[in-house]
Amino acid sequence: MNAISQDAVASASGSKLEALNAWVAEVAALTRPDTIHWCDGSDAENAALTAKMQADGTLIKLNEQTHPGSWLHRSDPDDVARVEHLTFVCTSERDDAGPNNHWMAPADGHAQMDALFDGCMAGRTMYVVPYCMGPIGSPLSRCGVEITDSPYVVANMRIMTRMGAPALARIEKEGAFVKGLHSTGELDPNRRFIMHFPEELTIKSYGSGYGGNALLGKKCHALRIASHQARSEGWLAEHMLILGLQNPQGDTHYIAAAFPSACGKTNLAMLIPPEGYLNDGWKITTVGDDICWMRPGADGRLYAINPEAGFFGVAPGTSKKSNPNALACLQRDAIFTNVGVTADNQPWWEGLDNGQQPATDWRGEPYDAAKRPAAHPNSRFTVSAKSCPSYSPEAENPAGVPISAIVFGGRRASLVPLVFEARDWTHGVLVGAAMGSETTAAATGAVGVMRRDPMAMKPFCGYNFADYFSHWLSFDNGANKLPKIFHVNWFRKSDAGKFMWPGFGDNLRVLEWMIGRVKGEAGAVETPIGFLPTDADLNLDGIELDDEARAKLFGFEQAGWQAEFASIGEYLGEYGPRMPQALKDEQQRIAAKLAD
Ligand code: GTP
Ligand code: SPV
Ligand code: MN
Repeated sequence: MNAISQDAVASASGSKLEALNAWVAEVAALTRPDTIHWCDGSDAENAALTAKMQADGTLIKLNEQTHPGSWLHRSDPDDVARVEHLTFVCTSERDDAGPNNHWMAPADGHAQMDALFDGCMAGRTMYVVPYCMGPIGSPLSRCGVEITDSPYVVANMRIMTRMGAPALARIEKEGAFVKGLHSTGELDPNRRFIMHFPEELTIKSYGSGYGGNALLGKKCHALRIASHQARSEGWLAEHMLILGLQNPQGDTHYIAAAFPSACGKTNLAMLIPPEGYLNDGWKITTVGDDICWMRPGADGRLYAINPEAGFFGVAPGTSKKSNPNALACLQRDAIFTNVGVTADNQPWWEGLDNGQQPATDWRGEPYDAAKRPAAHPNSRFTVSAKSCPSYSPEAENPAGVPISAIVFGGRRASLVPLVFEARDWTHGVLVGAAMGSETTAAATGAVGVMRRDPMAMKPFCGYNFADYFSHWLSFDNGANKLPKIFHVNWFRKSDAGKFMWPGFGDNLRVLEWMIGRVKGEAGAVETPIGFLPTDADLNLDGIELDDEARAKLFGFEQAGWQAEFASIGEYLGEYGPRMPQALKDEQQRIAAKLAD
């Protein structure tokens, strides 16, 4: 361990990079920790941190026989999800943040945060966490340093990013890094803010220990800061999974898909094909389950990397049936946050379906079904991607993987069919911009409320959505060979309120159709909203769909879409003249067709 006393704070030089040492010294002078620890990411360091957390109750050891190396963390009951109302983008010009973000002037943001950070690490250790988002050797990767007083954050960052000595070496070579300052503070929701300063490549987060608020490499860096950077550098930072679809001939096509939080990215990324497909030799490989960075390669195709090294996945609903790959990852070396436990200390959540019963709920109280679920609806697991049986070796390829199809999708109980294909890139950008979805437990606030969540980036775009859509449109420049764009909805409900599509493994049938379209082999009918398959264009062998399901999953409801397009037009209008004309024209062209 590399801890130093407070006397040595002024010379807190853990790095060969002066700019990094200077920033660490500046933060130490503000937060006044007892000691500073530069994280090297080693096993010994992790063992020492884990032992310390076990001793103070931050981590509870799970059953070593059934779940070796695994831990339970119970967070503060008021600190279990992202806090969108307390998340800010601080740009010099208010309009650069856009109506899609909460904004504060940078000077005000810094003043407000620095007042909270003043002396907040007294009596605590300050951890300096160098990390790399993406494979260490990839030109597409970007580095950052998170300073935090939370060992739980350090342990999670070690799984979720390439953290420690190799990242520090890259930072010292490049001289550039994103600065993230984090303290759990008092965990008081009234003293909690997540602020981003994209023009300074800086993040300040105070008062929460929860994933997206505290693991700054993830949503704060890899989406909010990176999206801002990507715009000026000509690439895209997206809330997307990346999967490889291998057909029986052995060809692999890569697909990137954006669904809002808790809407199925992890599940799709780790899909296991239904039996008939398995026997024929179909296979899915997982490149990433949450974030995708992509840019045009020399051949004009989009190449994507997963900037993360682990999965911070939703626990409830994960079972041998719904997601066997995820369950396999969770057999060892996992951190579980806010799940229940069985009497013999095994993790438990609603939908686990393994015949066991919870004894204790996520708050550490005896389980009482009448009181609360055993696992919080947004309880999560943190686990290395390397422990996933379907993890693709291509995820470590520094060049990234070429993307054949981009998929947008939301949770829509009504109107939106199972799948449709956009006519061209501009139409596809509109399909993404118009995405709507019912809210989930991943963020605080009401669940099940329909809202616009363009490209699943509403909580994560670090700049004005109007500029973001312009940036997307700019990729259609004649030189690029762009992927086809699709929209899916796994969540269509019957009049009786039941999901009509079996989902999960059977979603492969939809992916197969998409690649069939990419190759010009699969059929579809043209409608004003795009190309829809009929139920004969998809392989539905072995699943049962009644007449209502067939009509709704594969049907086009003109009147409903007229109303939807009126609402989409209003939404685009909220962005004023900054909204690209090409997108407004596209909306109007389709609205006119719908009126015919
Ligand atoms: P974040 O990590 O929050 O970004 O979310 P995610 O998009 O990775 O979400 P995840 O895959 O964990 O999805 C969580 C929820 O979606 C669970 O309630 C699943 O049961 C449900 N889900 C996923 N795929 C399907 C599907 O094909 N059909 C249905 N009906 N539900 C699904
Ligand atoms: C999400 O909410 O989209 C997540 C979890 O993936 S978090 O890291 O908290 O953002
Ligand atoms: Mn996410």
